[in-house]
Amino acid sequence: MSLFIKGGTIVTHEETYQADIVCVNNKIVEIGQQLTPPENATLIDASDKLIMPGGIDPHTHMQLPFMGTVAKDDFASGTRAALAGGTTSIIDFVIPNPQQSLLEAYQQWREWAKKAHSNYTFHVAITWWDESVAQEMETLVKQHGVNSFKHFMAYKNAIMATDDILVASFTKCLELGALPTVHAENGELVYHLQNSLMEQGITGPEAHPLSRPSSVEGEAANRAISIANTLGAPLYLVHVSTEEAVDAIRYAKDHGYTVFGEVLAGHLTVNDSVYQNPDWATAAAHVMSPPFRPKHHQDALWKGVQGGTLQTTATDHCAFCSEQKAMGKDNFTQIPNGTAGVEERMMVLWEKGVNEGKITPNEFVALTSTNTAKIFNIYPNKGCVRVGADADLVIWNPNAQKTLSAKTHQSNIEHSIFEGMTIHGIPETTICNGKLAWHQGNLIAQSGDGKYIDRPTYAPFYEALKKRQQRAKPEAVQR
Ligand code: DUC
Ligand code: ZN
Ligand code: ZN
Ligand code: ZN
Repeated sequence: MSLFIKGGTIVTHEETYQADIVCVNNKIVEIGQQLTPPENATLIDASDKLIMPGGIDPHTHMQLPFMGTVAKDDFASGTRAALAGGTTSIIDFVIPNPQQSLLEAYQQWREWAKKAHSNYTFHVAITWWDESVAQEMETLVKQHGVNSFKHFMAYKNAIMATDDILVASFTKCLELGALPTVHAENGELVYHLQNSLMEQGITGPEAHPLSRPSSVEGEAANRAISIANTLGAPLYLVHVSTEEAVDAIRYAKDHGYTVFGEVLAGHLTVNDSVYQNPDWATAAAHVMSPPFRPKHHQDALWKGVQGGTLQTTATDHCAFCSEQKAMGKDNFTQIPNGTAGVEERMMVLWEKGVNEGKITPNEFVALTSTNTAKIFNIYPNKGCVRVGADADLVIWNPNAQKTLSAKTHQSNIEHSIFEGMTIHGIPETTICNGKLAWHQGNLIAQSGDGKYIDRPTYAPFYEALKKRQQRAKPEAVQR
């Protein structure tokens, strides 16, 4: 199986140049000028097009059982949407129920993901704690290629990780060389505000952002960062949506700590006015956590992206249809939280980032693929275009345009938070594992073609962290 991509302009996170590419099986084997195609190679003419590393979405929830229902996009439809949007790998979340074995949950998600069209891998959530959890974390790291663990600081009485759990789990992550990640919202405050709003009779989707003001995220971000800093552990904050959280990350980085920030395409481009829509279903379609924010937070997020405080872009793709959203008709706290976007992420970043001059095409590649590959330690197999790398590529047509709509998207739900946005420059061909996976509007990959991605621990990074800590110790004692 070989592919010959002729005459395109390769865009990586650091350079832009014209070259042909030869892929054999699932690898890039040659990059250069005027190459000769291998015999029987499939020829792709990429003249006037850009060739970039396939997108990596570090935050999706396919077929997640959540809030009394199950997300509508499963690993088949969700990864079909990913490929349509130029994304060739997703990092989804295994979320064990409290008291459930992590390994049992992990095996369940691996089973569900067998129907994926694109590549996939998993963060595992720590939703409860005892010594068996620590042991299972070790097994996941050493035997199953998991190198990141997620902590929900919200969702009290369900999956919330309290401070004792954060301390125990971050400590274990540090020992294992795994990266702890957090959903930073103060779950106690959310719970209190939800009850108080319901008591006041404010029961519609307009109450959702009121129950999760920016300070709720700011407090949790600062707390998680302080806990990680004190323990000497690195930290990755998922879906940063507020100026407070951006400031907290920037401050920690300025003080020498290893803290990463992720931002969603939705939070960068959709504001909180959506919750004022008089149509209940449209407002409810936008209920996700953290909620969409007033515009000045969006400005802070873009500055965070431009200044390097936020390194990755994701979607939190967790699709609930109108019927599911209606479960919260009389009580906004029962509206399943989640919005879709795995198909639109790269297009939205291209239109609102590159086309509006906020980021360069090379920064676009870093933000949609390379940085995630580096942080979660799958670089340079993923996240770059170079000989020896996996042949996961997107061929972008900067001269084509399309208007995003739920009527034409691949997701199984009937609404889109990006409805009506026109994109100038779109993914035309997606190559996954060296094969044409999506081409000019047609799905070519088969369900099951997606591969599980093993993610080793990042040993050199942790060695450096540990050395830094040891060197810091005598100084602390002297004082
Ligand atoms: N937020 C959502 O909106 N959905 C899934 C989980 C989450 O944290
Ligand atoms: Zn979250
Ligand atoms: Zn500020
Ligand atoms: Zn999420």
